[in-house]
Amino acid sequence: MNLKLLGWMSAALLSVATYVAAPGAFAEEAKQAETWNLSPEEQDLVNVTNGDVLGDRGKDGVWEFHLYTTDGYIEMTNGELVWVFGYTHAKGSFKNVGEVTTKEQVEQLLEPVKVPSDPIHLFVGEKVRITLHNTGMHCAAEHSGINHVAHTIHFHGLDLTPAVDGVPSLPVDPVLEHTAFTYELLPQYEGSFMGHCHVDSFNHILAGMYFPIIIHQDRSKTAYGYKYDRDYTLFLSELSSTANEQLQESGVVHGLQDWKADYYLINGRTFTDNLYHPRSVINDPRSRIIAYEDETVLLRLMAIGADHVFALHPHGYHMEVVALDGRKLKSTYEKDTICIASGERIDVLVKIPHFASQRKCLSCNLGAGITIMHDHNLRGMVSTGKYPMGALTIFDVRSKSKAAQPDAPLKGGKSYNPLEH
Ligand SMILES: [Cu+2]
Repeated sequence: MNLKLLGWMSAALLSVATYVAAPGAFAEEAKQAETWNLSPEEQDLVNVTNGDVLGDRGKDGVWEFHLYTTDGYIEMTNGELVWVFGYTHAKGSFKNVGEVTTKEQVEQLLEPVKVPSDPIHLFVGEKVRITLHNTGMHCAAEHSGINHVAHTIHFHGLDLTPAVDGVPSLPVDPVLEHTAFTYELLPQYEGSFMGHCHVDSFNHILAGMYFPIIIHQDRSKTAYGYKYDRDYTLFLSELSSTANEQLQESGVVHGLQDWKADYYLINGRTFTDNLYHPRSVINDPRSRIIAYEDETVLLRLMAIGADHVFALHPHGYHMEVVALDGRKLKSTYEKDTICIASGERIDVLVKIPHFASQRKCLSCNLGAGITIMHDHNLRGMVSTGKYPMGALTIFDVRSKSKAAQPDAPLKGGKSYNPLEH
């Protein structure tokens, strides 16, 4: 089976799982159920990209991606539809579907716009061609100044020549409406990076033009030399529905110095107190951190925004920081609260213990389960004036076998009394 088709089917499966299942029956199972007939190389790649769709291999062996800019709406957990613009790609793949110029073509040929847009996976030493197609705006007001704007991709954190840096006219012109430009890259370092537009950066980035770039050293589940069992990319960002609406209506944000986020996002979603809400962070397979006891989880943390610094705090775990901004640290360190500002990437390992033997609750006999990870700069837990609505996800840690082991006797045979502790 064609790998791209498989990727698309997997994406479809994941979204079905997200929408119809209560928390607990999640995409992890859907992913595991995909025992398709893959070549060993395809299987390796799917494992490494965590099910994300790959680019195509051109005839000369070069990886090829076609990104399209467009606009549209994303639904928030309070039901608001927020107009955004950003990058997207062909339905189910990063294939070239030609120049896309009309709203009908956008709907027919492209995935709806997402914020952030889908990750791009690259490999060290393997050439890449990334073509950016500017389809124009299709949902903005007729006379809005946002219509017909140009875009670029800035490859944030990659060491590249100025020609593919994505800053307009330094020296390459930005990509005008209904035109395309191809960036050619040769990744030299593995790590976590991001792409974003660099035209009118404040407005274009904050309107939604960003996505993760993940560069792998090889086809194994290792990062910076560390092995991991599962990995999640958590892209933290800010969004102002008011500013976006002004861009949509007129093309100008009034009082830009007073720009204020009304949504704080993990992978484009907020948490909300309705635990079953299909648009909540915790019901997104990309963002709900599912792991089993004794596993090592790699979290690729990324952030972008106007001025909010996220202070990400997992309950119950320390995080081992292994790399900053796509560079391996000479020695790691542990944190239980990580501050991450716009543009930064922080890669951490979380070692999940064996709860039954190491951390079981002595009074209730419970072990593995759900803990939260949230923005401890609590501004980031308030969206549209409501709390708790913001940057929060969960660790959903499960036992591989039902490890209902009998209580190990405490030292000295004395039973646990919480009042004595
Ligand atoms: Cu742009």
